[in-house]
Amino acid sequence: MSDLKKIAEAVFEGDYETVHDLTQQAIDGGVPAMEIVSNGLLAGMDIVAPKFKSGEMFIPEVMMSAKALAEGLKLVKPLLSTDESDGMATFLMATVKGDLHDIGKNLVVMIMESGGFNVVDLGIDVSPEQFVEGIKKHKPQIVGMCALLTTTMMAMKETIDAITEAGLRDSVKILVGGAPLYPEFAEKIGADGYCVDAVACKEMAAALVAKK
Ligand code: B12
Repeated sequence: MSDLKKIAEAVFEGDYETVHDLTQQAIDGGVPAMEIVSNGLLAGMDIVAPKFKSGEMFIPEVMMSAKALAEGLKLVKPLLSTDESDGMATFLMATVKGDLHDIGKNLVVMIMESGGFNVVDLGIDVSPEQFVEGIKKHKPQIVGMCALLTTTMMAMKETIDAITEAGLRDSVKILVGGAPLYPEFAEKIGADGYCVDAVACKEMAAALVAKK
């Protein structure tokens, strides 16, 4: 088994100590950080997702996988970061109200930071009012919203409506993402874009900022 496959397997098993050791070994061995993220750490979550859906894995086990993933991400994060954030656009990001999923959000945050954006992370279960307050306080150029549940997708629309009602809609570009989303939904709720993953988010955000 390749070293990256071993990392994926250890994430799936929730074995955070092994994830830590193997990730460090891969870094020391010169494997590029993005490769460790995509083909090791996230590949592990790709094993978890269908097993959770089919009932072969339960919440405590998924939480252990999430913890193992976080352990690895902690090690690669400094390698992805740049020190170009001075003068860069601000990206405000959160998972919407009612939704506690944060793995994808954290990944987007990490990749955006690595792209030189100034990132403000408001966390999970963030209400429309908290988004509005966050925009007033941090004055971001881009706002990112994450939802993983079909039941919380509509909280994105409520949030965009609240931003519009507060008179702030023209001051920000809004990107949305998360596994159940699709481009037409983003358009329907009045977002400026949908991205399938964190790297696409960084590219679209950079393009939107350049256009402004
Ligand atoms: C891990 C997980 C959990 C963990 C979360 C741990 C954590 N700290 O986040 C736990 C166990 C707590 C959990 C709980 C629940 N979960 Co859950 N969970 C998952 C699982 C297996 C993986 C999600 C994940 O982290 N994926 C990996 C990340 C990297 O991918 P991602 O989030 O999609 O993010 C990427 C892109 O979407 C994009 N992106 C994400 N956000 C954004 C934002 C922007 C702006 C942009 C541009 C891009 C972008 O970039 C990211 C990186 O590339 C999914 C299965 C799945 N297929 O998604 C189910 C899933 C999302 N969960 C589900 C359910 C039902 C639940 C629970 C209701 C279960 C329960 N009975 O309690 C609760 C809900 C709790 C709540 N209120 O939020 C369902 C949702 C079904 C639906 N149709 O709504 C899924 C799909 C599983 C299934 N049944 O198939 N869950």
